[in-house]
This record gives sequence, C-alpha cells and structure tokens, in this order.
Amino acid sequence: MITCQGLEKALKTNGFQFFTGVPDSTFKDWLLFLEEPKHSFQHVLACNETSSIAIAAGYHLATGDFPIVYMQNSGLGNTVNPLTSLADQEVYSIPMVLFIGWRGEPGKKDEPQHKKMGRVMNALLDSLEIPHQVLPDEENELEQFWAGVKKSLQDRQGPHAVIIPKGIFSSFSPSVKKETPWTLVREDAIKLIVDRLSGQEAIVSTTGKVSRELYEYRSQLEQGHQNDFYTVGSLGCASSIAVGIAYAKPQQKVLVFDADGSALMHLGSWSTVGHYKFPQLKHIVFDNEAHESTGGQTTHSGNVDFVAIAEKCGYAKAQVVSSREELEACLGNFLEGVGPELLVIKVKKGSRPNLGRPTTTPIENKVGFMNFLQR
Ligand SMILES: Cc1ncc(C[n+]2csc(CCOP(=O)(O)OP(=O)(O)O)c2C)c(N)n1
Repeated sequence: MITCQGLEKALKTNGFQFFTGVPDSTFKDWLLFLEEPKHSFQHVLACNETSSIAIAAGYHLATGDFPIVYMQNSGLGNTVNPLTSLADQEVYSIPMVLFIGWRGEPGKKDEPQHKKMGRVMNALLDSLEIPHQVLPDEENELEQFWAGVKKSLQDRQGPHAVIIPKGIFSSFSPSVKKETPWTLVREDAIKLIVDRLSGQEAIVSTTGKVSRELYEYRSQLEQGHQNDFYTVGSLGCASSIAVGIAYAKPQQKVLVFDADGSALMHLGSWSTVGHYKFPQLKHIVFDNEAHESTGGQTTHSGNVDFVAIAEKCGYAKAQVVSSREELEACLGNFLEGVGPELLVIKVKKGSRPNLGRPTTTPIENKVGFMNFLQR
C-alpha cells in the first residue's frame, strides 16, 4: 500500500508537477487528493483520453517539463492516435508519463468489458514501443522508481507507461465534500421515466451507474432486459449507438440514457444526431456534474450549456429540469414529441451502496435486444 502523500513526495522530488487525464476508480484516492484545494500539483481534467495526450503535449512544448497523463486502461485505445502521430519519437518525440489504471488484470475479478484490455494492455504497449513498469506498492521504493521513470523520459524523449494495479492506494479522505444543489436522485429519475414508458421503447444506456440502476429497476419490475442495451464499456458511445438504431429503424422510439461525463467525452456526436434529425430519438443526460462511477470526480458540465449546444447542433427541442416536479411535468411531451429531443436532468451525486451489476452477460443482452428491435 502507498499513501497519496508518499506518492506526492516521490513525484515532487523528481520534478513532476503536472497531471491531466480522465478518471479511473483504480486510483480514485489519488484523484481526490488532486482535487484538494491546497494540493501542490497543476491539474487539468480532460474530456477524453485523446485530448489528454494532446494537453500533455502542449504542456511539454510550453515548459519542457514531463507531464503525467492518467487514464483507465479502457482509455488507452483512445490514445493510440496521438501517441503514434504526435508524441512518438519518430514524429515530435514528446516525453510524458502514461499513468494507467489496470482494470481486468488477469487473475483478478473484474467486469467483462475489462477482460480483453486487462489481458492485452502490456502487449499493446510493447507494440507501441512504449516502456512500461508497474508502480511499486512499497512506499520506500517510490522515489527511486520515479527517478528511473524520469531518466527514461530524458533518454528516450518519448512516452513511458506506469501501470497502477487495483488496491495499491490507501484511502484518502478529502477535506471538503463537493455538493451540488440538486435534490433529485438519479435512480429515482430513472424510475420516473421507466414508469411512463409503453413497453415499445428501446433504451441505450451509458457506462457505469446509469446502466446499473436501469438494470436493477427492470429486474425489480420483472420486465426483462430486452428493451435495453447496457453499454458497459465504450464510454461516450451511447448516443452514437442510438444513431445507428434510429437510422436503421426510423419508426422505433429510441431513448438514450446518457450522463455528463460520457456526453462530454464525445460531444461531437451530437452534431450527427442534430444533422439527421431522427424524429424518434430522445436523448436524456443525467447530469450530476461528476464522474460518479469512478469515485465522484468533478466534470466540467457545470460550465456547459447542453441545451444551447443541442439546439445549435440541430435538435428539434432541448430543455433542462432540476427537480422531480419539473421532470414529471415535462415527461409526457418529451416522450411523445417529435425529436431529436434533449432532456438534461440535474441530479444529486450519489447512489445506493448496495447497487448491483448486471448478472446477464453482454452477449445475452445483445441477443435479447436484437430480438426486440427485429420483432
Ligand atoms: C474510455 C473510458 N475512459 C474512462 C472510463 C472510466 N469510466 C467509467 S464510468 C466513468 C464516469 C462517467 O461519468 P458520467 O458519464 O458522468 O456518469 P456517472 O458515473 O456520473 O453516472 C469513467 C470515467 C471508461 N470506462 N472508458
């Protein structure tokens, strides 16, 4: 086990001071530490992993220092383009640390969407010719470890990966708990919507707790899961999956259950929704201003006007609600109106501690959903 303070000391001693990236629960305590008002690092939260490599590159160009890019290994795929065409030694040769959470580590229990990347991550880094080492879990080894990483960055002038296994950080309690003013709980919002459905709607739900809460409610109602596609991985892709369905089946009502972090990750896809004007596509964003599924790290959605963006992208209608009463009042028109339509629901951060995970496999989910769509 290592402490956040121990890692801070080792990094500072070796001159590392800049972090950018997208959260992962593997090192959620470290991210809580980075969100502390008085921590001693510079930190830029990125909307996706591709951008985080570019941000790190810009920081290096401006300072000559070595940036650190944090990500879950799910996001490593998103970095392949800028790693090979921007940071690579045969292009601009930009040294940076890739600080990668190891989900799906062979031999450890994890969700199906992490298994493949957990297994191939080291081989992928080898193919990218990026040296990689596992972060030691002994605090007294940290200073020397990071001195070695720094030497590799200096000598190679290219990326160097540090792999973070699960359970390596001892827990960190933040000095202030960030709260938002919203009172509606996301799970209750999901229930209100599901209760108003006719049974003919398809739902594509986003990665993390949104899908888990929807899944549990369908189980509780004994409705089966055939109407829902739970996008367990591929963060940010739910609205695009819905685009493919809406294009192929224009009569099929398709709801997207999205969230702020996932929407921001691939916001450009909203222009596709708006351009093709699918009348039956209804896009819901549960906005808690946080990456709750990975530990509650803040997103930048508090500064984002999703309604204006959707309108300018060509959605037929867009609105925001921030209470149970407002949601109940708008649902009828939202579900029946001509889309594409956006509904942003401001929700309180938090979920049940005993929230389960889907017990059916992704393939079972796919088969049931395809049968429903092609009925
Ligand atoms: C490409 C990629 N990057 C990062 C992750 C890790 N991850 C899983 S859920 C999640 C948080 C998503 O936040 P948001 O969409 O706002 O939903 P919330 O957790 O708040 O319900 C993150 C960062 C991932 N699964 N895939």
